[in-house]
Amino acid sequence: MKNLIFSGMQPTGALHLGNYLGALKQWVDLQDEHNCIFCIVDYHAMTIDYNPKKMPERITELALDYLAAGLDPEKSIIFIQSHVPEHTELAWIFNTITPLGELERMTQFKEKSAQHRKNVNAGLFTYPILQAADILLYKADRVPVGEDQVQHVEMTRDIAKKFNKKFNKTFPEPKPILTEAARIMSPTDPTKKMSKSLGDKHYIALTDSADVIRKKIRSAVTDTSQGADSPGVKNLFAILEAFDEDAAKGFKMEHKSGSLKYSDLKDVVANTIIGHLAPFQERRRELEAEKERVAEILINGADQAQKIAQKTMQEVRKKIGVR
Ligand code: AQP
Repeated sequence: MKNLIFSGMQPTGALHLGNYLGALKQWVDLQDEHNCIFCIVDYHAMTIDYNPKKMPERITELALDYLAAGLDPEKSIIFIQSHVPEHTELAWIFNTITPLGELERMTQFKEKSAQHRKNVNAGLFTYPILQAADILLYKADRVPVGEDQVQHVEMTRDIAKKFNKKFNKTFPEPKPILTEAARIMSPTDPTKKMSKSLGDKHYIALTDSADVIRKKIRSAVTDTSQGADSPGVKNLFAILEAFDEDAAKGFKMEHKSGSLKYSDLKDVVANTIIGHLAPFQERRRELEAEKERVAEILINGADQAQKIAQKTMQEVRKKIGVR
């Protein structure tokens, strides 16, 4: 059965292995079987401090990442959230049916408000409502995301249920799709998830050079005192497994028998990442020379997305009794 897939990422910095293995890699695979819509969620990125002058560049960088990873405008709709203002219109409507208590439970809000103490704004709090609008505007029924976003997809489902109950059946109740590598951790602090906004030493960017990748993996915390349960070792295994299951199996056996040398594991993990990122980095360099074509792809994508969005909003406005 064909599903309608929607997902997005924020233009908040360089994409990293967590973004790729948890989400982007499966987006690429899903395009062949399903109807897919992929968004650059720039309005979400405004919920933390940012430099407006740098935003256009960040959006372009993210578009380059999407395309270099293999998102294909012939197969999927690829666009920028702010180009389709229906997203914020639907978010407002969802604001009016979402209880404050449910927003207060959101782990991401708790983490981000601790991380950005000086800027705990209402947008950060209502972030999951805009995300629900992103998804439901297209009546998507599957959302491929990393584990950190599952709670938000559950909230999207709750919002769909509430809307349907109050105003009659309109939206599907979407479910997340997770990969095996749904939670990749920071190499420097493997108790924290790899994150764009935590800073350079906490992530391996898809654009990092071979030398930088080697350096980051060599200095990854493994804390051998915790043996097989060490979060750092688990993380290295998870990364290797996502790229090369057989190699991971071999090292896991060595680990069990006590013969594993962490330096060997790290060398293989680093080389595997470098090998897999090389074609991505090459495609990205080629695309950098074609920024006009990239801009065109995003404009066409917005046209296609807006046609669907307008249809949903006509139905929604009628149902809520405003037009
Ligand atoms: N460490 C991770 N492991 C697996 N998946 C991950 N994702 C993020 N980090 C990991 C998934 O990547 C997508 C990116 O979503 P986003 O850009 O909206 O922001 P995020 O989830 O908050 O990701 P970051 O990298 O941590 O960004 P910042 O630092 O800007 O908040 C989502 O599908 C996410 O699950």
